[in-house]
Amino acid sequence: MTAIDPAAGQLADAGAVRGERGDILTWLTTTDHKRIGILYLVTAFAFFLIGGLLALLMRLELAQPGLQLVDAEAYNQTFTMHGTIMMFLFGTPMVAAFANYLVPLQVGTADMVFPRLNALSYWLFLFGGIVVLSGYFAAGGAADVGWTGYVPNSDLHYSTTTGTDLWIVGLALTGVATILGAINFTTTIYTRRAPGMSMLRMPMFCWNILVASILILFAFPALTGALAMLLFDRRFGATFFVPAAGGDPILWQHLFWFFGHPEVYILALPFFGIISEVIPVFSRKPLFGYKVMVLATILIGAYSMSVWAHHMFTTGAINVAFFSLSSFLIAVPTGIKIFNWVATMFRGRLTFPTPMLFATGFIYLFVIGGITGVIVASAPIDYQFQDTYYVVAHLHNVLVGGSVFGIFAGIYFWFPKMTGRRLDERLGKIHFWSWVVGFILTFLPQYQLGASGMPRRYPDYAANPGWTELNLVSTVGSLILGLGVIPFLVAVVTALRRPPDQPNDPWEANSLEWWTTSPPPHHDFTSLPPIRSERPVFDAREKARASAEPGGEARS
Ligand code: HEM
Ligand SMILES: [Cu+2]
Repeated sequence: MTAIDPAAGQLADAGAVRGERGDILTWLTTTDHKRIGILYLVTAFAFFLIGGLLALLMRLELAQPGLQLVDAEAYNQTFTMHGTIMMFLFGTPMVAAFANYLVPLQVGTADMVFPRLNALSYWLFLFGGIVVLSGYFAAGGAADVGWTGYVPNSDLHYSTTTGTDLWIVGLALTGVATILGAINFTTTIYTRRAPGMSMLRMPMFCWNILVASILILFAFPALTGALAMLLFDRRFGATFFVPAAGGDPILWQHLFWFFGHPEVYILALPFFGIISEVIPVFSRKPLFGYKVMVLATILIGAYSMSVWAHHMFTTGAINVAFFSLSSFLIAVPTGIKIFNWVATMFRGRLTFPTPMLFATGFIYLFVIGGITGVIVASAPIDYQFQDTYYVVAHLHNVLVGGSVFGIFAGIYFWFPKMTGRRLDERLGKIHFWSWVVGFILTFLPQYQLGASGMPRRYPDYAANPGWTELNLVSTVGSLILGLGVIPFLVAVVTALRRPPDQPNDPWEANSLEWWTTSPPPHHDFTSLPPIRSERPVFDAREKARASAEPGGEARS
């Protein structure tokens, strides 16, 4: 059962199950959730590289005071496109990438409920992304309104470029893609679970995708609406956000953050889910407190809908006490998760292949990000830190130290399943350590810069004592991050050039995707083990082991 004929893997890979050749056309027309997942993964990663190059451009500009590489307007466009690409064209689609690949496999079914809708999501995402980037070819250049698109900066008076209109339209398209994906994930999880898999036997990753999908269904329509209103204000004479005509700019902030705060949890929960899958496998223990983890996931989702205005403390237009307290509250279920991951590792038989390295790096860095988040949830401190580099440091702490580390943990973990090949461990370790060092150098100095008042979103800064040095450290760190991606890319390319050699279950893992071949056949499974806990593959493996030992059956 576990041994696999490498040639069979290759054939499945090539779509031969359907009697097709593995040519490009089969990828363009595919409705297979695994292929759509891989398309999402590759596309989102390409956007990550583009967003990363823009980040390096900004860091190089900020390496020393004075303007060197870009002017103020180009800098506006650069941070706007960097933030937009990272949030909408990399982070969010990465959720769809993992969810597409894994949800049907983990719940033990052949595909999504709506495979064609699933393909449509991918193509809408790609097309929307191209529309956003095409702003660079518009008269006036790309969007220059920040990823938050605040009015009045984003009205036609201050942002004259067509790039901003393309940003609006492109984001609306990718938003529809995200919503359609969430519909698919939710319905698949509700209706397609294999016999025996009750909700409380579902892998933690699927729970996180379920909660994140429900957040998407609440949050993204608010963004779509806000974008439509902004386009109407800019091009069709509407006045939603124009105070002189009875509109309200604060309305934009409410709509944007009603989407924007849940969005940061949409970019966190799925990767929490990855960590919850990886840690138990390399601790050789079940996840500590599975049911409490489920509850914590649901609570994080619920609370995250009621904290949006902590991004608006300084507007004076909101109830500060309510939003500050609700923000503190969200730290409780998040803390529970961190406690449970550590408790899972406690007294485990720990091993540290690359996925586990990234998972433990995630915990370590995410704790720093979480604590600095609680600090800015305190309104008086936020009044001080608003719009400084402290916020830049905090948001990257959770999005890079959290989400990106989680994404890499997931790629190293599931790469053997997706391709039948394993990524090189030595290159993986170089990648990991350069990212830890690069991360610390890039982002920790920014807390200090922010605390001493350096504002965000400026192409330049005064040569105050210490600022030049801290900025230089940050820039050097970002170059290490950039270089650190290279061993990863080399590992991917060299792995893909080897013939597939991975068994069904190379890590001795727990969930159903490890039951089938690596890579899985077109419809995922030819058989399923009995599902009596949240670790069916572990149960089956233990049973097989027990019956292989002489007299073993009797003991089990
Ligand atoms: C990995 C290396 C990264 C580096 C070196 C980096 C660097 C930067 C820099 C220099 C800025 C502009 C700061 C300013 O002048 O205000 C920025 C802004 C931002 N970054 Fe990153 N970044 C990285 C990754 C990411 C990732 C992975 C995400 C999200 C998933 C992200 C999301 C953002 C957002 C949302 C902004 C704010 C944009 C705005 O002000 O409108 N970054 N980043
Ligand atoms: Cu928030």
